[in-house]
Amino acid sequence: MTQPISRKNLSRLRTWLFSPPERLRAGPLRAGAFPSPLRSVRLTSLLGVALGAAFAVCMVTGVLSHLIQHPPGWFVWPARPAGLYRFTQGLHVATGLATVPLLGAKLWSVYPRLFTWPPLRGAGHAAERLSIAVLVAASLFQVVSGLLNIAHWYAPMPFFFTTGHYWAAWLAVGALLTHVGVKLPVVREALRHPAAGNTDRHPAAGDVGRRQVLTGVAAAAGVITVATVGQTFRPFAAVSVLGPRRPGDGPQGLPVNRTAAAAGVRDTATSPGYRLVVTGFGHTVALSTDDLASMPQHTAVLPIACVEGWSAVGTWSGVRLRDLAALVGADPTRCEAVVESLQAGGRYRTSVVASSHLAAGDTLIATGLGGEPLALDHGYPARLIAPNRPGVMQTKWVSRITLRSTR
Ligand SMILES: Nc1nc2c(c(=O)[nH]1)N[C@H]1C(S)=C(S)[C@@H](COP(=O)(O)O)O[C@H]1N2
Ligand SMILES: [Mo]
Repeated sequence: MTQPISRKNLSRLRTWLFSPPERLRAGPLRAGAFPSPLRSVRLTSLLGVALGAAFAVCMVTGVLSHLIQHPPGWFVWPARPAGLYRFTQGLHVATGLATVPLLGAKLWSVYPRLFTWPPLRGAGHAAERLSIAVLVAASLFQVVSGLLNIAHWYAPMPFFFTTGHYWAAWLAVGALLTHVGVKLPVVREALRHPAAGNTDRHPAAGDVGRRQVLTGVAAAAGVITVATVGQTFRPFAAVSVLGPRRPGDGPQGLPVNRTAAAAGVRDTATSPGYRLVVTGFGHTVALSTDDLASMPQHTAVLPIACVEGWSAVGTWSGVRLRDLAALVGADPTRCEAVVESLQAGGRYRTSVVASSHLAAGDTLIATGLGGEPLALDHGYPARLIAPNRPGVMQTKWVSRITLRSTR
């Protein structure tokens, strides 16, 4: 039989939790254990506002990227402007990278609070501390997993990056909204009265130091941005020393994310037996590379915009996807296309082209790049290239296209 906790024991527990014995107050728990005059409520507030703004941009662009890749029924992503995804995803990665120094400085400015005394003042205080623990953990997880992903370093992530990064973002948002709700009055007060938040006895000296901290953090964020944004913003390509990819590097002037060898398609892609199968609505046609070459040819100048933040523009040539759809009698405005690769497995072996993109005249099954036949690593003999679309959905080594009705 379980004994209900007696009233007396409950009150003992409360006393112990909310006013723990003074002798535990040692080391970092001592009063005045963190004497730095640089920390202040105002500094933390300013860093918090900057971090909040970066997080908001990162979240919105991230959710957008997720919706485009996993579209729910109500979501329609247009084919125009052709470079919009390139911009939003570039912004997602750039703001994510800029949060590294901001988050570091913010955590530095508040970490003495880990050791506040008493650790818990009541149930409300406990809930607030828990929400901060979630916020810190989720924020660090987002920044670190994002960095690992753009570095292609998956060993420390025993989960699928995209799923983990997506769900942890919602944890961070929930905790962040709670945090902002609790702290808004404090932040307002600190920003309205510059001197009010000072914790030191020498406000002038502290102010100078704090300004230097802020300048340093802003400079670090600036350097990181300038040193990486060249991966998507061409004028900065020359100084993109920290960007993992550079537009211009790679066969035909374009980076390669997965090579033909890595995808295991070297033999099938170069085999004379290659056929592009177009099927749907009771019809199937199988096209050789010569058949593709004898169809009307079109050219489109479009970027590959990888979710990892790099992008590069190519001049693609080949046949319109909608012309291929017409071979089986499909009406592009009422259909979508499932595009499959020669690649046998892997997450990116197939993608769906919605009607909005299928109907666009610059959605191509490309066979050429920059006036040459497509390089094997860029998807020879044929790859999908469409406007305003994440790189992961620009399927290479296409072998099968299935048209199906959307209504
Ligand atoms: N079949 C197949 N197509 C694919 C991929 C893949 O792994 N397999 N990777 C995609 C990703 S993530 C990107 S960013 C682009 C890159 O195209 P590129 O290598 O020609 O630059 O190809 C896409 N197409
Ligand atoms: Mo990608």
